[in-house]
Amino acid sequence: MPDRRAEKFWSRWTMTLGVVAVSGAAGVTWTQAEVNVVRPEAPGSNAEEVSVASTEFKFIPATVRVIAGRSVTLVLDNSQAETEHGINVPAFGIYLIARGGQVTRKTLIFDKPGNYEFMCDLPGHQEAGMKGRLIVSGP
Ligand SMILES: [Cu+2]
Repeated sequence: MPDRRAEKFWSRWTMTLGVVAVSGAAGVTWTQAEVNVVRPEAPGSNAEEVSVASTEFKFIPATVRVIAGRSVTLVLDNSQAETEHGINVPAFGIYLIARGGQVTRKTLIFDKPGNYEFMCDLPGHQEAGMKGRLIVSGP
């Protein structure tokens, strides 16, 4: 793939912007494992996977629990969906998106315990039921 390098560069650059955008707010720490977003086949990650399936128009499960300070691979399983869906966690500046039939994952560390909302922010989807709670418990 000739543009793989460029794709990787832009992915990293976008992440950098993301970190700048959330610094000072509720924190999410991008780790070395974050590289897995670019190269999901990379071995060596021992992050726990937390999978959320998206369909028209809900998330299963709608309540997601993670532990603060641990590497978590958030998986958006859109494999059963007809259309594009996303997971947006505004408190952490996290955004995953997957086309219909696809799966997207992102490895990160939630460093601030709390109860946060997430949703699919495509037009009308949240209103149709695509929202949930992310519960980050203390380590
Ligand atoms: Cu959606």
